[in-house]
Amino acid sequence: MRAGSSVEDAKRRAGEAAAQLVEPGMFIGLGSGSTARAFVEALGVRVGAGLQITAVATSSATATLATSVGITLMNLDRPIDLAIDGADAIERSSLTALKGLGGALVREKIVAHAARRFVLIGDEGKVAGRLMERAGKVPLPVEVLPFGWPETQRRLASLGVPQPRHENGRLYLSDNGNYILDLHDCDYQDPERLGNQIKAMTGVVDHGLFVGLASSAIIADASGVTVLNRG
Ligand code: A5P
Repeated sequence: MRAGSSVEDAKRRAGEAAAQLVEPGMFIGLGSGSTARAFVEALGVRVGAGLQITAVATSSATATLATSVGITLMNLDRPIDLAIDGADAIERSSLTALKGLGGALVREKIVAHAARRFVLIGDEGKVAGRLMERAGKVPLPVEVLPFGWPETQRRLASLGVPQPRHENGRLYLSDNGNYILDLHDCDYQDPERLGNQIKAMTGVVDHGLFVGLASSAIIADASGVTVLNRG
């Protein structure tokens, strides 16, 4: 089996396992990215078989997919029973996560905060003993207001190397109409402190560090599915 396809298989297995957590009547938070897509597809199969739930989507891409598989979407106007989302890196014991390479980090974080239970899903390649191990490999996405963004970038440079994200030759625009600065080479030694420093900067909407939000993570590899609980 090719390495790429085994990662895709792992994402599918993690998504399917997460779909089994959903119970009738629940209000579900739907994450974004390829692993979350596997979850939404698996949940759609259950909905097709008669499971009645409602959901809120963290991106327009997920909303389109959810609707296409028969999931009823609602506004986020009450607590979420269960939110499921992928991540770009997950610290094994704390379940601190780096998210946002897909550009949906702000809605993902709002949904994670609104959830009574927030569960990460991913393949084993996403898991690190310490988030620090991913420094230099995974940037920290920071969503910023377009107004005066070069000035926000200048201030963020005290914490790393902030590079504006581009798509099709233009500055990447989030679903919220904002830009994303990918902060490279930042120090993940103390993720909570780093997150607080970034969040305190005027012009910053939010960042992709998810600290203390996930209660568990469903991690899949070639041999099966493992559940990690926050230590
Ligand atoms: C989306 O904004 C991200 O936070 C995703 O959750 C993250 O990039 C994981 O995506 P994959 O499941 O595609 O790796």
